[in-house]
Amino acid sequence: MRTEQPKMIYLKDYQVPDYLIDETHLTFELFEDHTLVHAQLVMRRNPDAGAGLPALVLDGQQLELLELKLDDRVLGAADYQLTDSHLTLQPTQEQFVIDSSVRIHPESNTALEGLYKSSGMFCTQCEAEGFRKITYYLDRPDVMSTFTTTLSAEQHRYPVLLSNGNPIASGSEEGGRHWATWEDPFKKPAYLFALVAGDLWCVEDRFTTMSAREVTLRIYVEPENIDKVQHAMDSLKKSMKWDEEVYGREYDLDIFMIVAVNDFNMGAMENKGLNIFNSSCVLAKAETATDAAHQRVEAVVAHEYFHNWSGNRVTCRDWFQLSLKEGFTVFRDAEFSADMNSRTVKRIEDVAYLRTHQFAEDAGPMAHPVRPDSFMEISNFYTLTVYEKGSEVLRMIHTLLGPQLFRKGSDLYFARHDGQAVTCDDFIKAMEDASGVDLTQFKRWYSQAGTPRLEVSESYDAAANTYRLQLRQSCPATPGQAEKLPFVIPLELALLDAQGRELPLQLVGEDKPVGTSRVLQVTQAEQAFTFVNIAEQPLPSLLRGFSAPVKLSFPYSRDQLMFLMQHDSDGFNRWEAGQQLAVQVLQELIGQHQRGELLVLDPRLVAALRSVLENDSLDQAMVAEMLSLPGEGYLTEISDVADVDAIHAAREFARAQLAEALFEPLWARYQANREVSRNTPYVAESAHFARRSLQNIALSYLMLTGKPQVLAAALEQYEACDNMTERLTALAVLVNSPFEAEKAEALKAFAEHFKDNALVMDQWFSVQAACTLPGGLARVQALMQHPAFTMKNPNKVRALIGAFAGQNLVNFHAADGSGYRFLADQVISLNATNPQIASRQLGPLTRWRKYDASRQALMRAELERILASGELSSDVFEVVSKSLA
Ligand code: B3K
Ligand code: ZN
Repeated sequence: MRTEQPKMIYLKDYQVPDYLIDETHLTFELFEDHTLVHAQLVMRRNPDAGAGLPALVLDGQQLELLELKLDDRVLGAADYQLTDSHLTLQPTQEQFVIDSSVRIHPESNTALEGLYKSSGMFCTQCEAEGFRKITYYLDRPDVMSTFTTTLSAEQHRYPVLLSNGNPIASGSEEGGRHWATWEDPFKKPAYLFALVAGDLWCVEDRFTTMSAREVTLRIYVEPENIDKVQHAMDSLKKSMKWDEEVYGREYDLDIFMIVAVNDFNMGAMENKGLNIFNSSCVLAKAETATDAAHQRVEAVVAHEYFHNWSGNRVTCRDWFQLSLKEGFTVFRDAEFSADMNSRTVKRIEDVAYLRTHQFAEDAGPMAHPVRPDSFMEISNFYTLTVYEKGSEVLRMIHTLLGPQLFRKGSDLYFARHDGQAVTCDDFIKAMEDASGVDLTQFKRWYSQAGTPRLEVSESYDAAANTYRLQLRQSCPATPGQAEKLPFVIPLELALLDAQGRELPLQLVGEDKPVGTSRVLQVTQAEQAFTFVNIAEQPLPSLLRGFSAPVKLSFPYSRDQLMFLMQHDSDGFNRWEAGQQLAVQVLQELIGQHQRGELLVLDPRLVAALRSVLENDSLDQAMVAEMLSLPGEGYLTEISDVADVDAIHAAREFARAQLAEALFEPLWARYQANREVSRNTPYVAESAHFARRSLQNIALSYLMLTGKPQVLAAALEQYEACDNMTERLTALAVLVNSPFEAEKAEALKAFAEHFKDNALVMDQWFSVQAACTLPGGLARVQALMQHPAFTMKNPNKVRALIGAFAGQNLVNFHAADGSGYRFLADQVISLNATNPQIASRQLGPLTRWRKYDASRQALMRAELERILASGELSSDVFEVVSKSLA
């Protein structure tokens, strides 16, 4: 907890460190009621920091200092100053050695930052500033050191002792204890330090690198989970191979380890050679994990592995540069997933997520640039903007340079900066130097917050055979940034003729056409492009593949959108046309609901989806994506004032109408796919994901009809399937149905069967938390009393409270404010135990400006109540105070 108002930290105040740490030697003595940490730091004055010997200020929090030595001389209390966040002392020479011993309490660490215990094992989480809770240190990413780590613990309870790098020695001690020493030869910042001690089993495998080095791969889990590790291991080997092939990056230590822990604030952490994972991102097998969970495991394993180069070998100079490693690594893992599965489907999922959640963040009180220029609490900046928009920025560079020059740029970046802590500007400079492309204006994507709008209009001159696109870009004001300068927007497009064929694209001034799909660079606030030799009025296919993270508008008619849905040769844009058509239709229904009129669904949406369903040549996953109506979250994001009830009513009405009108083809598709699923053992591969996704969305529509044969089908699927994807969907459709007896029976049977599997119980909680039937809050409150629920476990908080506030919009936004009051109570309680998780749960309340005056007042009142609730963590204080500003 803070003792004073947290201070704002600015990028412009960055200064190089006064001192450097060349070697770090750590010894941990792990006990049940405390841990002793001895640190020897071999230090020197930073030659880049100027003259003289300034005071040395080490970071340290919640540490009990037992002994401090400077070059073997024991220091007395008069030789240093100690506060609750720093230890200050005066070096007398350019080079010196500090020895410290501290006592810490991992056994009572509920914030899950620093060294803590999870299900009986010791583990660490140091990014961003957790290492200072382990020992006194220069806890900043531009201080890079080699580490040797010795851990000792009771052998019986903690047979496995791990840290970064390679194991170099181990042995037994008196009294049933043992020890191990690990050495990491690569210099690294303290945020990449890790330690694990526990009773773990591992699956071991090997990987031969491109230069024929043998690497041992190990995934450590609790013994009862050893049967759920193979998918992660396969994903790891695929990632290692992909990074060699696509980026030329080879692994560098003799061993690579992953450890699964049950209590973890995020998905996973890329500690050098010793990745620590939330068990939800490692464990996967057919019976307990859905297809989505399998794909998430594959993506997160890849993401953390890829950090070994984009993050570890080349790291961040300061935390403002976080997107240097995160945006780049998300882009890398997205391309990996696209190569392993369906590229178009991956793009659709990512864009839908970005537009619903990152666009909302960019339009809210926490909006910040991809490279923020200030923060109070860095933990609050592990955001969708830094990660997902950061990845879009990398994708645009890839688009502008093309794959070859981009690879030349990444090669130069890794070669030039290996072993360094650098900035986003250094990355851009490497891309520019390798490609010869000037990215000066492009860099505004790093410094300007907010989602740009791109308005496009057309004019066709039949006499001159010219087609002109007029473009206007603008970007709304965001906190601290009133005026924005134009961005560089790569606009990929094609022009389609009346048969849907792409026309050759020749701009005025060009002597011949250049392809039929190309990338235009929009660089000015207003700009026009004129195409020549266009013999008929074309239909433009704009922003193909979502080539820039902008809000595009073009006055498409519904008939034109239906045409694009059928004919656009860009798969992403076929889906996008369907989404835009659905948005137009749903917004019409929302208006009807608000005016108290009878709701009437535009039959063109029915016709469009019918032709998608009846098209056997379409990838089944694409059919499933096209059948999915835009979510309530997205409809909220694109509203000026979001009418929660009207949005819910309109979307549910449309779903029910579609289910009735398309019953035959949905039922046919469902039965055909269920038949295959029934006769095929589970395989975690994209053709199988595709079949199940269409089967499952069909079932969720069909269930809305309430027909007895559909209920029977849902029950059959629930009981007879061999995998969690089918079982959980069947459970979800029952939970959202009016069949109370069947619902209760299925929920009971599920909990009974899976009560000992925490990750499966998380899904059981989520399905119920997201159920939009009336009475949502009461159900969630009752579930909080369930023996499997605990506020101490972040996965449980996310599964129940996060799913309720984030997905169950109609219940969370109940007009009486009960949902808001509930969430505020949970944030206040979590603030005292786990500030990072508390702060994360605040997201839905920060969006208060989206709602009507009455809800705004209720939401603000809850934010005020949190602010007045006592001593707030810097995490919660920053989000609440900025939201109210
Ligand atoms: N780098 C970590 C995130 C750490 C967040 C700490 N609050 C996971 C990742 O992005 O790979
Ligand atoms: Zn990352």
